[in-house]
This record gives sequence, C-alpha cells and structure tokens, in this order.
Amino acid sequence: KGQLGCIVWLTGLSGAGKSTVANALDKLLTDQGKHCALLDGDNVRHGLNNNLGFSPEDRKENVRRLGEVAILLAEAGLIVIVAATSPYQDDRDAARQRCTCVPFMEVYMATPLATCEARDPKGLYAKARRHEIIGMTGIDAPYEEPVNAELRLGGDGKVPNELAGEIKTLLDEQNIT
Ligand code: GGZ
Repeated sequence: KGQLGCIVWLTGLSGAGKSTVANALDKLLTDQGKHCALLDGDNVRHGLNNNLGFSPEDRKENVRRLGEVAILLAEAGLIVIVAATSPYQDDRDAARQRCTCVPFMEVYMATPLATCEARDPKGLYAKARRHEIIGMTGIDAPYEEPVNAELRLGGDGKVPNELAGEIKTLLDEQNIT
C-alpha cells in the first residue's frame, strides 16, 4: 500500500518561521523516506501566482490556488507542506473544505508580532512602519488567528527542528507517517 497523502498547512505572520519550519519538516520526513512537496506562498508567487498582489481578493485567490495544487499533490500520495501567511479564516476554511479525500492539518505559527518584527528578514515591517508599503499583514492588514488549528506552535525558545518534530508527532498520531 502506498503512502497516504495529506496537507500540512502552516499559517502565520511574515517572519513567524513558516518557511524555516516547513523546510525542516520536509527534511525530517524526506530523511525517513517519505515523499513530500513544499508549497511556499512566497515562492509560488514567482510562478503560478505571479499575477497576484496582497489585496484581500488576491490573497484569497493565492490561498485558493495553493489549496487546489496541494490537494492534487496530496491525492497523488504526497505529504504536502504549505507555508503561506493565509491571514483570513474564511480562505483557510475554504481550502480545508475542498480537501475531502486526505487529512488537512492546520498549523498555526503563533510567533508574536514583536518577534516577527524584530527579525524582519526582508525589512518589510520597517517599510510598513514608514508607510513605504501598505497592506502589510500585522501592521495595516489583518491576521485572523486560527480558531480550528490542529496544532499551535508558540515558538517560545524552540529551534525549528523541535517545532518540525511537533508536527511530525501530529502526523504520527494521524497514522500518516
Ligand atoms: C504580507 C508580504 C507583503 C504584505 C510582501 N503582507 O516573510 P515573507 O515576505 O517571505 O512572507 C511574506 C510573503 C507573503 O506571501 P503569502 O503568499 O504567504 O501571503 S498570503 O497568504 O497572504 O497571500 C512576505 C511577503 O510575501 N510580503 N508584501 N503586504 N506579506
């Protein structure tokens, strides 16, 4: 019997560590012989989603396309790790509701805004504070905290590998790995 696919959907602010944890999880699972696919919102915006910006409508479409691609890959048997801000509850719920054949696990990267802003790897928060960009999530665009996440990762001093391990435990409990 082949591998059962699933979707692990990482949501949270820019700088919360979604991409880092997604990559750590990808490596953890791949090292155990699992087949994974990683869909990073920021990367997919360079190709499939290169006609989309950061308005609420465009984010909705970004999340919708990520969800549809994730479902196709997961139904082919892959563990699909999605890392996207995905700030709106409705949009995340829509992806979850489309995903009827494989498990959908929402993981909230609950890193506080102050921590994300202190990291500011791309200088986006600083630009948003100076009003050089508008619609930055957490500053002048909303982030709706998940109400039905399967897992909440607080961060609290843990390294990315530990957080990835917590997600792996969740997958183990669901008999996916
Ligand atoms: C939020 C923005 C914005 C604005 C550019 N708001 O840290 P990053 O850089 O790599 O992650 C952010 C990424 C967000 O893309 P997503 O596809 O994940 O967003 S969404 O799910 O909301 O559609 C950030 C960068 O793009 N970025 N402008 N205004 N993040």
